[in-house]
Amino acid sequence: MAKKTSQPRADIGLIGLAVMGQNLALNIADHGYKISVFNRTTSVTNDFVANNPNTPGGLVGCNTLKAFVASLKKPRKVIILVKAGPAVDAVVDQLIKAGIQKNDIVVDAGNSLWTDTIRREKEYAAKLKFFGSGVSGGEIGARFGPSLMPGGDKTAWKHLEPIWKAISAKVDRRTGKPLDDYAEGKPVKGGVPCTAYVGENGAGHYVKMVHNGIEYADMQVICEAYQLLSQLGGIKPDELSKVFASWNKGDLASYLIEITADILQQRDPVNKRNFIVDKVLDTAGQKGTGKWTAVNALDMGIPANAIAEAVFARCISAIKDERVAASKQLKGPRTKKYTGSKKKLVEMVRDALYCSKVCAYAQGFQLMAEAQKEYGWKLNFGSIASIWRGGCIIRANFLQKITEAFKNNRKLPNLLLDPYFKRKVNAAQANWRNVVTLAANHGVAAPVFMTALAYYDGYRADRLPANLLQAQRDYFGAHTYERIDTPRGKFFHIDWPHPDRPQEKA
Ligand code: 2AM
Repeated sequence: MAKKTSQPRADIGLIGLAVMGQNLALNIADHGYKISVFNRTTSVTNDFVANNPNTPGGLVGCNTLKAFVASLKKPRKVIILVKAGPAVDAVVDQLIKAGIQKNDIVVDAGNSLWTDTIRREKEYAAKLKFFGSGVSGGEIGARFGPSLMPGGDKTAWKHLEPIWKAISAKVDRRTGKPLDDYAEGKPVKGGVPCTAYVGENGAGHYVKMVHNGIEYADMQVICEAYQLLSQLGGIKPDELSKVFASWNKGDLASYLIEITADILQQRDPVNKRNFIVDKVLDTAGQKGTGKWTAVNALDMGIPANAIAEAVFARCISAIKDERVAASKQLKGPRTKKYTGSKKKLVEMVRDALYCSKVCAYAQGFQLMAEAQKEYGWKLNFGSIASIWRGGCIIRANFLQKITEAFKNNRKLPNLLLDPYFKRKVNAAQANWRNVVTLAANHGVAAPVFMTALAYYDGYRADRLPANLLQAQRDYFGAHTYERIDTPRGKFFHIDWPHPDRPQEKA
């Protein structure tokens, strides 16, 4: 007869009680799940449990990993939320020593590199089920409803699914718009959860990485719009805040536009006469997921230039001292001020932002399409777009349109070719081109607007100058070329005649 335990066991456990871990644990407990928690530094665990005495599901603080493992219902489910990298392996090894078993599920919910997740799943397969889940939405998302991108063993997913669905953000079934996760301190019931099984092994972390790459571009295009409108249009932050607030009512409605409108109207706490945005130093930090996306794009040969350029935009911002020195030496064009209608400028910049954003998203989906070939995943792009509709940093009405685009055509080769986006970009492209011209003529850097336009024009070009490029390659390196009038795969080489080049004798 099975021995009765005095304490009901916990439904799930979480290791790593930094802010994300604490908030995710509270979110899980709010939904009625009993959750065991452990942190390397014991005092953090004890304080966390003491400070949160009345959660609906209940928190079980554990001071040893042995007690933690013993407190969990089988198959055990453990979420790890520690710093990505060696700490994840260290914690998994400690869990194995503490008694985790083959059928137990260990979920890495940190921002791990997807190839690490693939490696770990294989490495630990004999000892436990290693699972990777992307989590987006920052601290607030973790607490009140994140977007969750789970990837790994499908049988493991079945055990996680009810909890993932309960704690994720929710969107309206009809409109796809985020629902308020909480009302009167309690989670709201109903709505479509912003989580769905993404694919095998590293797929969840891969999709999370691409989400972050897109996020880099999305933030950068907003910054370029701000720069052009303030520098060329001379529009002050409070007025600009109203511009963004009005954009937030249309096609561009999104969390990032909304917070931008809010940021722009905020005063400097040190001196209320100033706007805080004017006092923030213009050097951007980064944690690396955007860079991973760009590196992966280069590795796979996918032209994700809008995403990569957004990473470089942060890099150039970071060399502030060099820029300040260069600004005193390098001349730009004479024309500095825009003299046309401000209203028209706002409209044109809005369109440039919109089109550049479509390109960045198109590139993100191109990356996922290529990666799934490489790793044998079967990604559902409509579903991925749908789980980004709420909870995460890039949440936006726009994602409902992307969801629909891939629902209408699961094999859509590029988002730009979807009838809705094709029509929208076509209608906005004249303004986009004008903005790029204005930026160039006035000497304002608008890197993602510009590179996205180059992507659009490159993608729609039936002939690019790679004919000349390939001829150059053949000229100096005998790399061969294909001809336009012979079948593909037939390669030619010429001993390019040149006066300085000794010709081979026949
Ligand atoms: P700590 O409070 O003991 O530092 C974010 O850094 C979280 O990950 C923290 O909860 C931290 O625990 C935990 N963490 C970082 N490295 C770890 C490791 N090697 N083993 C266990 N936990 C770790």
